[in-house]
Amino acid sequence: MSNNRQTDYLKKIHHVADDAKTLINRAIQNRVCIGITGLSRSGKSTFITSLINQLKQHGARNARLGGFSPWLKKRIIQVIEHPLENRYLPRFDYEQAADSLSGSSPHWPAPTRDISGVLLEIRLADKSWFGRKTHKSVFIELRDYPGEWLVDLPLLKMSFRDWCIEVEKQLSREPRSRFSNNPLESLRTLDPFSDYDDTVIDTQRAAYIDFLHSCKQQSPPLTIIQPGRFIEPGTQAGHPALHFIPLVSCSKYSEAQLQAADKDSYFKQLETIFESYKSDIVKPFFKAFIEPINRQVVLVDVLNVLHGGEAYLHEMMHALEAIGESFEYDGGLFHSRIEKVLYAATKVDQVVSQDHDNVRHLLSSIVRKSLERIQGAQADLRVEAVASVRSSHAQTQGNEEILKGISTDGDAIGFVNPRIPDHIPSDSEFAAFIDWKLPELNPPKGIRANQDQAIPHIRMDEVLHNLMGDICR
Ligand SMILES: Nc1nc2c(ncn2[C@@H]2O[C@H](COP(=O)(O)OP(=O)(O)O)[C@@H](O)[C@H]2O)c(=O)[nH]1
Ligand SMILES: [Mg+2]
Repeated sequence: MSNNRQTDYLKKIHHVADDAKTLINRAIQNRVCIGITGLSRSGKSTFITSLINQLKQHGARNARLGGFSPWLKKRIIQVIEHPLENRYLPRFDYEQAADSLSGSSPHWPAPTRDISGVLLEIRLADKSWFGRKTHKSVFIELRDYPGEWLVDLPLLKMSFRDWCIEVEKQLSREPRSRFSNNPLESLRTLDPFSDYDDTVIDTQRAAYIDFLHSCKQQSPPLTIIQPGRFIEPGTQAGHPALHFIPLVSCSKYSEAQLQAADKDSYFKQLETIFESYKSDIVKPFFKAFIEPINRQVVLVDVLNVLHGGEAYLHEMMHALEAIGESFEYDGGLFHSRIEKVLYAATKVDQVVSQDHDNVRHLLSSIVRKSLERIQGAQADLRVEAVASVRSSHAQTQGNEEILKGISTDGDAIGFVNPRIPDHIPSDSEFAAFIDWKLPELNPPKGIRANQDQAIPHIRMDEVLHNLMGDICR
């Protein structure tokens, strides 16, 4: 956005009587762009809906935001939505999501696979000067985007040979090694030095994409799906930069040997396409949508990870490492400077309250281990365990706490859960979770999220405090 347009824009949303220049400076200072990411089904759309709702319904009788100081001090005057400045960023449809969570037959917001955003202004009562009450405005942009796209980021720092070696390792390991359509053997037949043949690549590529789809269709789905755009091309379907495959025999040769290959060889041709995938598809996405983000929420469905078992946990840690790396990326065209990262375990209402703290500690262990190899990170990291929409309530029976809720079939159910460990489980400890039937709940009936009520939650006030407590001061 040009400076003029930005000035106009900010003028519009401020009191004209005030000194526009000071206000603009202040607005830029009091502005954050918060990315909300997580793998698919981790709970992003529901989380954003609840976050917006908690802010908008700060005055509701059922609002519970004790962890957020501006609410406790009754400083929030108004929360207003403004149009997004980036016109390529679709608007997050809060009204629709709030409608779906409301009423007598509530349901979860419809799944979305794309990026979207929303820009909010929070007006806060400020100190009064000489008896005159003032207010300050804080601008919060929220951006919801699939964590799967971040998983492509490590490619930017890899040569084509590096990537081929990585894929070879992945395909040789559990669980991929046992998939019936694992393409490793077939990819091994390609000699990097032979003459490039387009029809061979077409066939191999189709088989590789088919395999990536099977990875995604696992339950729970595998998370390292590279290149990400092969199965979710978005608007880029058919782009020539998507026409490559890994040459798994590259590990037998050094970079120097491969660089000496003929320009018409598989290696040289595919290397060129791989480089254009990075420069034409991955980098522009990061530049336009990720670079402006300065605070980040990473949602992790920790309970589902436990349920998925050990191989799934390792896959998830690998994805978290890639996601963590992307937050402090400095590579030519684009730099990301995330100053705060909040990792949040979602859907914690699926376990009894005595386990909530363990869920948080378990996520801490997962994050610590995943980020072990990332050195010198500057961002401030935090871990929380939350429920965006609290969909269960507790009842005590004898000495036991039992959770009650509505199943996705609409039946009233009661359930307990195996004790959640506060650490990464050992092989034998995992057994209890694999057989565990995770209760898939409907949202609770009768919330008026779209009118005058706050959505019941667990620790979303701590989330607000972590993400914007400082700039709301
Ligand atoms: N019990 C419970 N389930 C949730 C909560 N948030 C999300 N879910 C479940 O997780 C599913 C995926 O959530 P969604 O927000 O669409 O995930 P996204 O794909 O990351 O945007 C929903 O359809 C719900 O079944 C929560 O706070 N509590
Ligand atoms: Mg979503």
